[in-house]
Amino acid sequence: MLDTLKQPKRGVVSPVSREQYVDAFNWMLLARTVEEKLASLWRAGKISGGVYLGKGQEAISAALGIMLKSGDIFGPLIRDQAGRLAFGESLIDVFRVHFGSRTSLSRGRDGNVHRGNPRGGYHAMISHLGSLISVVAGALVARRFQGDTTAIGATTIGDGGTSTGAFHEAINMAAVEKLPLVVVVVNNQYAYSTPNSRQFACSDLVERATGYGVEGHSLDGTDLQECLEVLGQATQRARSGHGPQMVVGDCLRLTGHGEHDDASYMDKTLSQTRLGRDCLKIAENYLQERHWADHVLLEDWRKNAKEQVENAVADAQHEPLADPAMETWCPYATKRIASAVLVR
Ligand SMILES: Cc1ncc(C[n+]2csc(CCOP(=O)(O)OP(=O)(O)O)c2C)c(N)n1
Ligand SMILES: [Mg+2]
Repeated sequence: MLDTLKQPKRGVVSPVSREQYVDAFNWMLLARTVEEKLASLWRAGKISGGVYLGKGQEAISAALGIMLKSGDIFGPLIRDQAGRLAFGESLIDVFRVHFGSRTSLSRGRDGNVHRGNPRGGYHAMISHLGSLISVVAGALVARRFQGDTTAIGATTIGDGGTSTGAFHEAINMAAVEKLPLVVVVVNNQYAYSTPNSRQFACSDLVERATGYGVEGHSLDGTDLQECLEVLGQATQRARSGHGPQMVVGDCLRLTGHGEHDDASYMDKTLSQTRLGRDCLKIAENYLQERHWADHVLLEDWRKNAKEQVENAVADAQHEPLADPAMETWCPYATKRIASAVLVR
């Protein structure tokens, strides 16, 4: 029984094309390049607050981002830089928000992870621990009231986040309402310093899907091909009226919880297992094996990503900082109340 539960529901799986794989790979590469830059800026004291990275989770995040279409709703978490970019977040906005620029998405008024543009279907994270699911579900209910029958919503959650009341309430309600919602559970084996063995007692988080009455899928988060196949199918099923989809992706957090954390508590043997593989390296090998890219083209893509990131940093660094006394931005405010609000 469990074995069947763990299998992704494979109806019609569209084969992954070179175009789609290369597209997703380039978002992964850009996200990794962005995050390496953010880490170095943080170490240099150029960013205040925390910096949280998605190293090792880019394949899941990019695959989810490219499956979403214009008009869909996305609620990314702290490790979703790849998905954010694929969904349409511009590079300059990434750096503006980290520098606290006046023109940043949150006008310098909130931490860099709480950024978004809810009017554009791009939701600002409230907490990492489950509360964003009901926000995305609520946005889908609003769309339903407006007669929108095409949009789907997607959000992610960590293994730790699935043990919260917020997660339970939101996914239960989404199932009752049969919302077109894709919840991607990224099991990176740790919730800050707490390992899976101290978080939950079921053998696989996908078992929970049945309890909620939603469809469950599993994927290897280190394998971009599988991420594209499974997330392609889950988003398709949500789009075609099959209700919420819960996708559990396994991987390993290849970094600390945040840049302030050296992750010394992590079990070192995990990095020697399949879970510990770097999805970016695996994807590079796959591209070469299939003759979809050679090392010259890969180098070209890397150079291009670096250039884009350096240009965005240089531009964002020249912008004026937000004035906390003047800015009144709130992500979910319906009415702007201050005279000093910048309209971009
Ligand atoms: C109520 C509350 N408790 C604790 C925290 C601190 N915190 C933020 S993320 C996190 C762990 C989340 O783990 P998981 O859901 O597995 O996501 P991951 O960080 O692995 O992506 C903790 C403890 C918080 N933000 N809010
Ligand atoms: Mg985790």
